Amino acid sequence: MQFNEFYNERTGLTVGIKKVLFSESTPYQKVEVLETDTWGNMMTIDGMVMLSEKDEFVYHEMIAHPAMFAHPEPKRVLIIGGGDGGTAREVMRHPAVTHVDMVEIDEAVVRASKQFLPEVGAFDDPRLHVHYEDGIRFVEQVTDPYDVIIIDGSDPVGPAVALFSESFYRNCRKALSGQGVLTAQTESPWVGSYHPAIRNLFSLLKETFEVSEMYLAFIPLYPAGMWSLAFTSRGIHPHDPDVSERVEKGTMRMGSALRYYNRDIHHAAFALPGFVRDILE
Ligand code: SPD
Repeated sequence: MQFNEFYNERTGLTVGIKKVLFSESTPYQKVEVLETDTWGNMMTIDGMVMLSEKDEFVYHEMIAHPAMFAHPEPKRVLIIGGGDGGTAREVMRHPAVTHVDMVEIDEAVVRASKQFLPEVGAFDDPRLHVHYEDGIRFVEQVTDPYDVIIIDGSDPVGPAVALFSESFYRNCRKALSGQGVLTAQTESPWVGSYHPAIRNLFSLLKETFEVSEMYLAFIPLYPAGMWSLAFTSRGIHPHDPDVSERVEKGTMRMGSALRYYNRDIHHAAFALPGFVRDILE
């Protein structure tokens, strides 16, 4: 049995499947967990890979740590999406964190992860508060601001389309504290059909935030293996000397818990190839 995710006509990713472990059509999407022959258990949503046990560390370290180290004292963190718990796990490696709100629209994602991806989420940590709500509505109603916001949504189809909208990011900016930092997943630069969404998103981030930068990570099970993310803030830049110092000390402290992110990756991830820069222009 094979799983295929086609990202351009008949071109895409193939993964050998041993068994379907979980398959549920929820009011929002189809959630599946498949036992693969190479990548451990793998979660898909509407036929698109969200994570596998073997490669999830890249995405979760890279969506969490650039923001978490950029902020001088990230106490309160909001994660929109991220129901598998991997982003929360990385966030909670930071000792300053006192409170994490994770807003996942679909409880089936959390249920399937707890059962079939048990090593991914840190659901027992008392700092983590899981809300089964629409993240768009949640950010509209924030009264106690967050130091870091992370948008760990799925691809811009179905319920995640609004996670690429201007009004959502305006509300996120309002929900950030004075030195707030936000990161978001922003799709593969190799998939032409996503270029309009990527260009549009970075143009609105530039208008909404004082700092907005794209950065990259290499994730084998995502379309074409190259993935883009956004770093935005109300003033802090990822290459600020204070940030570099925090990254240096913090990554040493975390040691082998980090398997992708390190001091050099933190800075190098912001170097963009010409064809990626062209998407943004
Ligand atoms: N095409 C893959 C996009 C995945 C974005 N979110 C993944 C969730 C992992 N926590």
